[in-house]
Amino acid sequence: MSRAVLSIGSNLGDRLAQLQAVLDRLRAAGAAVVAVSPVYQTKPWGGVEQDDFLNAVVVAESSLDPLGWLRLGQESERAAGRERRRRWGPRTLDVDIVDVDGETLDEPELTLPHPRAHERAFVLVPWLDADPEAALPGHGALAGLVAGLPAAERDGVRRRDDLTLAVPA
Ligand code: A4P
Ligand code: MG
Repeated sequence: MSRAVLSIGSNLGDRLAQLQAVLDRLRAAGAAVVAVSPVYQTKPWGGVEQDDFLNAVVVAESSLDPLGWLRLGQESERAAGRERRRRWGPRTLDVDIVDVDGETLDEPELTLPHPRAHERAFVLVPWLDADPEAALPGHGALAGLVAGLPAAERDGVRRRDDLTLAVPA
């Protein structure tokens, strides 16, 4: 059994539906969804001018290994019609593998933990909601990481209580 933390984001098309489709696909693939964060509206990270994202964090368990989690995320991206145009550019769906059981991997295909997660409010803030006790391997407790974010980064994420993701039965 492995436990993965996935960061999901969208800023093109039906953003909420594309995030929900990830949860449905996890369920269809036999993964157990352990926790889902609230939905956040987030300023684009990375300097490309584009619309705001919706982001959330999902914690899930299955028998997949780390590459299996990556593939499942990529299948979700393809199903959402994701086109790879520009790094950090607009996308219908982005699924990043943030952590798998604290493993470290340093391959171009899969780097764990995700190398930019520790500096991204759009990952850390929802993850803290989903799992207040969690820690990011190599960086420490989420609560401390969120408290240490620069104000401009922290202020770029806003919880959208009017939007929710459903955990599939
Ligand atoms: N890859 C390596 N490690 C991982 C991992 N831990 N999780 C490889 C997922 N993929 C990983 O990704 C490029 C390659 O990274 C893949 O082939 C995969 O094998 P990509 O999805 O093709 O391209 P990308 O997403 O444009 O590039 P990159 O560098 O992965 O970008 P990020 O880090 O995914 O950032 N702003 C807001 N507010 N919200 C967002 O969700 N997302 C991004 C994308 C930028 N800005 C954002 C958001
Ligand atoms: Mg990505």
